[in-house]
Amino acid sequence: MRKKISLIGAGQIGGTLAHLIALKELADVVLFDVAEGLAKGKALDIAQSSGVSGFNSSIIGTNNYEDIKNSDVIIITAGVPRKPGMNRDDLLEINLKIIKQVAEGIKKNSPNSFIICITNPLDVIVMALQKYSNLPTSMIVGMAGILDTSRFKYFLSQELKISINKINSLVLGGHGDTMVPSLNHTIIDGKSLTQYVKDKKISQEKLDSIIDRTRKGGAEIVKLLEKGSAFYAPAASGVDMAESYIKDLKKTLPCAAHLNGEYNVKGLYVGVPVVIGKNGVEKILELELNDQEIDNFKKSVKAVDELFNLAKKIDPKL
Ligand code: TXD
Repeated sequence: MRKKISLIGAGQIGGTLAHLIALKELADVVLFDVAEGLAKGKALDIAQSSGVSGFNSSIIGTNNYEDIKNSDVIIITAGVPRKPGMNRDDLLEINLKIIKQVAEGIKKNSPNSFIICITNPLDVIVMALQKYSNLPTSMIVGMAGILDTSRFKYFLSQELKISINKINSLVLGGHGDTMVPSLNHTIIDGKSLTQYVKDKKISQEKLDSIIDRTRKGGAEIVKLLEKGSAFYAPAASGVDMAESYIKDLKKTLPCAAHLNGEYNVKGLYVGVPVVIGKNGVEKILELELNDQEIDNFKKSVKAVDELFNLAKKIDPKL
């Protein structure tokens, strides 16, 4: 019996998620959007590609929350993306209202799903989603760190001319300009990035520019596209999380997870390495961080906390 993934939001990321999930035959897909025609049109178009790509996953489009019932996984991209010149935090007020609606729809129709939130500003929106829905924190997680880590690995692989498959890394903290690429936990062909700098295989200056480009990776694409934001890499990242849950792969993935004392943080969603398996977020891994990383992580947590305080001013019910 194929699993069921419901996608709340059939926009740029939602449509790409649907296509990737169908191509991998990871699950049957329900593509939900308030813009009913968008969801139905994209679902029909992807379904018609099955004659070429040969997948048997079913895919339907809808604007009726009842169609998401008994989903194994729900991936949320409902919201508005940035326009050039906007930062992720500028989306807070409008996307808070949307996520409240989405939380009600999920709570009523599919409360036992593993929920992956992608909508920005990610760390606060996923936290609001959990508070509005009051569903278990282990079953609600945010996608950002996998994308940020992939961008960081890509820039390193281009600079060092090394296959990206020989690079492992973890970007921690909030999904914003304060994100923390952990250099000690970036391993290139068996050696830490810290060692690469010591061996002068990459200059500190070049590394700093790669870290800065990673932090601004979203804005770079927003500027190039002029309308909309990144969607291929975000969608691929969301599928990675859904697959780890559905196949119980227990992968260690950097995700925005609810911290309850880990990293000396309590009651906040922040990007940390987690193990995702059939029970959702099964474990939060506490990495050894050096002083610089601890300092940067604290700054990132503070930024998330300040934005959540702003969210609470917008909606005191949070
Ligand atoms: O790493 C990350 N987490 C970020 C997240 C990476 C890239 C983009 N990030 C954010 O994802 C972005 O800032 C947005 O907040 C979301 C979705 O981005 P996308 O590019 O997919 O936006 P679109 O194409 O505008 O799609 C959003 C869809 C659109 O079709 C709307 O009709 C729909 O959301 N929408 C709704 N669906 C359901 N319910 C409600 N209320 C609703 N309102 C709008």
